[in-house]
Amino acid sequence: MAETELSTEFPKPDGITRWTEVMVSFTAKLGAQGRRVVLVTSGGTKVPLEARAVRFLDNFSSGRRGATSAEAFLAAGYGVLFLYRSRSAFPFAHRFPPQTWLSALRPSGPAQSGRLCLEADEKALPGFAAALQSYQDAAAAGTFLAVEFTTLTEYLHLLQAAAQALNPLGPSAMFYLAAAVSDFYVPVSEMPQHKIPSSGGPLQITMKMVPKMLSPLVKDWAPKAFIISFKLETDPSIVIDRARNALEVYRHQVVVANILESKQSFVVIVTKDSETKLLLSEEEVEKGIEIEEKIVDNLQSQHTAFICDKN
Ligand code: 9Z3
Repeated sequence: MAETELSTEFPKPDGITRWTEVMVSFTAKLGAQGRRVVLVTSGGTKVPLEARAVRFLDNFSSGRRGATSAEAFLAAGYGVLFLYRSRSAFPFAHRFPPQTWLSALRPSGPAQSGRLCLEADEKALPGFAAALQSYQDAAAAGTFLAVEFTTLTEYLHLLQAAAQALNPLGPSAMFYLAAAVSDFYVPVSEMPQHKIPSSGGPLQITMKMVPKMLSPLVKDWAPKAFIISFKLETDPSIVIDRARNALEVYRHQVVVANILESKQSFVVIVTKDSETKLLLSEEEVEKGIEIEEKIVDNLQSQHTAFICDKN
């Protein structure tokens, strides 16, 4: 889908030109350092049902997969462009919602010369200092950029802009498409202007299919990149076939197949000629190991082989 085509169905959101510039300079700087860069998409998209929207179609995605994966990619030395749903899980912060630190963090004295002093019992906030340090290290090194979306339209335009930014890196660019993107939307031309009245009785809406962006991404936007999509199902008996089907249709490198109930402990990494099951044991769960560490480890090795093959 060309840029003009995308804009006909999904009007360009405010600020897209500015964000494109920011993403281009982020990836160019890291590319010049010889660093690999991954685009991690994360969280669900929101689809308005009315022009002055009161109601929306949304989905379950918490953004946890994307946030935890972004941390693992940073630890592996990647530059991370994190395209995420506003207010969904954020790397290094998502394990510490306000209720964990509101009572644990205390002012340790009056602010002095504009400096705020806080203290906490180490045991009350395990991992907090390490998470702050990791985030601040990435910020100082310029290896992490977060860009947020809320609606499907914002997501689609930002994905295209991110692809333009990563394309010059060739095979060193990776796309890790973990966001749960809506399959359905109401076109602007068919949207009611105002709140749909409840006095009209039961609501019937016809929604159009969202075009699959994987197709232009693989063919036109970043044809040399290493591309991973995710396939989510609720029926375990069909997920591998669906993943294989996606690989045949879009001809990208990897599909990570997962089932809604077990998504945090089991995934299958599917490629043209392999299927690798990744499972977390109970001991690993107790130790605090997360499945994303295994997913990223596997994909990093595959990415290395992919780069070697292209050079
Ligand atoms: C996934 O399958 C992700 O693993 C999850 C992560 C969304 C399940 P959470 O954000 O969940 O940690 O709560 N993402 C892709 C889901 C998806 O919609 N895939 C499309 C499909 O299955 C293909 S692009 O058709």
